[in-house]
Amino acid sequence: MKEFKRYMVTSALPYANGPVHIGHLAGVYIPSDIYVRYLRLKGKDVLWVCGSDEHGVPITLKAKKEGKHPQEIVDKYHEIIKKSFKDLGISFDIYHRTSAKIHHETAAGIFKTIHDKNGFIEKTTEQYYDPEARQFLADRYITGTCPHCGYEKAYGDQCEKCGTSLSATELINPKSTISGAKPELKPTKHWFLPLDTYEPFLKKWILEEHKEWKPNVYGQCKSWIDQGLQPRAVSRDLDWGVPVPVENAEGKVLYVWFDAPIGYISATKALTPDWEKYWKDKDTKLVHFIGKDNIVFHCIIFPSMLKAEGSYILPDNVPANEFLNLEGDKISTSRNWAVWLHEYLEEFPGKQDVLRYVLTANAPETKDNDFTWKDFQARNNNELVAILGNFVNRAIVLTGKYFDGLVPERINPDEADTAVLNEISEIRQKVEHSIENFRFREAMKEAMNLARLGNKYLAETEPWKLIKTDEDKVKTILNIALQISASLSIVLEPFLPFTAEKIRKILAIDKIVWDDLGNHDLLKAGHKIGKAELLFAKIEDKEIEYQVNKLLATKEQNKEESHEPVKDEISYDDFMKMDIRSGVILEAEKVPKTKKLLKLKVDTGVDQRTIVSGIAEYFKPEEIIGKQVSLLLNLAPRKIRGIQSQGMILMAEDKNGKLYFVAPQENIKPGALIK
Ligand code: B3M
Ligand code: ZN
Repeated sequence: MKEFKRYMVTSALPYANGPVHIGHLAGVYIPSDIYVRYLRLKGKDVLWVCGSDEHGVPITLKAKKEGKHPQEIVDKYHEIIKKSFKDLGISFDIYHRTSAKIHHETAAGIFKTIHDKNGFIEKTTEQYYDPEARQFLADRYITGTCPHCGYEKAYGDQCEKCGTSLSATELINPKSTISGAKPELKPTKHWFLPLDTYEPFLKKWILEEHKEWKPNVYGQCKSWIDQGLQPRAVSRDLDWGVPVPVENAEGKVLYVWFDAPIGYISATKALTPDWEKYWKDKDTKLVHFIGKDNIVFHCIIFPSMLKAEGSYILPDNVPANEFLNLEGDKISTSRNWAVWLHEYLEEFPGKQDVLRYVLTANAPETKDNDFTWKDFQARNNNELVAILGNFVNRAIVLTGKYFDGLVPERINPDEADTAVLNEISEIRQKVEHSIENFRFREAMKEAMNLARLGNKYLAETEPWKLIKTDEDKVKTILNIALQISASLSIVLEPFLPFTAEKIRKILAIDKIVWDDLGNHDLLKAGHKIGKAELLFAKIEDKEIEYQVNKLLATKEQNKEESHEPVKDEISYDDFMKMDIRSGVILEAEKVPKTKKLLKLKVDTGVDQRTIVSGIAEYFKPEEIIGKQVSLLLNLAPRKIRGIQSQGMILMAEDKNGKLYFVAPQENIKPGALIK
């Protein structure tokens, strides 16, 4: 593996249109914090940048919705996001923002350099335009069915379900998300990055030189490259963003995914005058931490941009995580189905490390994973309290009780004692290897094995019994238990920085370096330690019930508020083709071996016919005889479970899926036309 002189680490820039939630943390920010904290402890030269992504349609949509200027939206959420990251111990070297002047200059500069090298195709193409909102539709302004996976809520620039990067004109059944209108195609000029010309470079750079990338990342890149890359527009018809810095570009801004990754560079510029060492020197290891929906932008588009510009290095790794779900459902900002970081910090004061621990233990590193409040409580109570907290507390309390808080010396340690001390180095190596390979769940599990080792050592040696008969042995045992505790304050620093600091304070340790891990005398005999304090408190059922109920209330509220999206427009003639009439149910019986089907005999006013209807879960046959219904008479007959069904009974379905008959308010003769 190549040795690098320095590290440049980036984390995806969160859109400043809402707070950060646990999905962001588990996917991107906690893993990158672990990685950078580890590198710093190792004494590496590392810079870590992030910041708010303040352009693009997600911001302007939110501004439209709230009747505010986009700048107001980003100013509000930039501060909320920045503070909540800080309060969770996410230790960026800088948390910058893309509405900053230095970013506009940097992004425009890179565009200009590529443009002046004729690196773009400038062309006028047909783009979707909303005749009601009187604006062009791109990105999240337009939605439709993904041509690759059939997902019906794909955006104009990307399908979030399969990750494919799209052009709005590829969408099937496109619809404006501003007015719902069916968009029209109108000519407009844009600048295109000819991704197709970078295919040979990408094939070599990714598929040959970076086979070590995570399978989920490598696999996505391979499928895009194999599908063949198309030129992609890098400008938009929007009034919010970085203006396109060339002649005749009025009303055009850079596409948000062109400017946002450049936000990493502008943030580094804002951080240090030495920024070029970190972005242009081949001895720098560049690592992008992102979620899986950002892979195409960080592995295909941004590297092609940098290749076109010509003076930048490329990422050495892009360890993208998959998605975290919440209580079995996809986290959703719009449905408020999320655990918001700023709310967590208010409701669980002092429990930052509990959240860091659980989100690392459940991180969706190789596949989507699920967060449940029950699991959150269990891991806190059964692992943090019962293993880590319990061990450190016993080591401290017993040292205080037997030796007045002075670290005792080891006296004639036996083989078992020495084996325990040697185990610390083995654990260190495993943690190092896992972190350096971006396997943080595994790394933290190994780090926690150090606490398990300590617990097991005390349980087997029982110093509280030995103290009566063999004080020298107890001195050895507690010395070793304290070396393990001091080692925990180092090895846990990347994962649980608040707890690591608490342990260091109790042990009166002022500075730690990673390479001290494995040193058998981190604490010298005679060193005075402080008083014990609980590292973790149990989380009670009622705290969890409150959180679960809060989510259930959100779900209920969503049911009331949400509605099925409006179907595509049809003409009056289309509607008149349907022959809808009133009818009466004469007979009803269950269709054998089915849960949902009833076989009905219906008087339609024109004839009596059999109709099979999926209403058995809500209606008993005997209770609907004589009931007036509306029915679609001229629906093509079809065989359902061997029964020829001629027509359809019209039913209304509520948010919970419950069915209701739809019929004229008063009883009328069967066969009345409904129109
Ligand atoms: N703002 C976040 C997202 O797609 C996007 C990342 C930009 S990183 C340069 O959710
Ligand atoms: Zn798709």
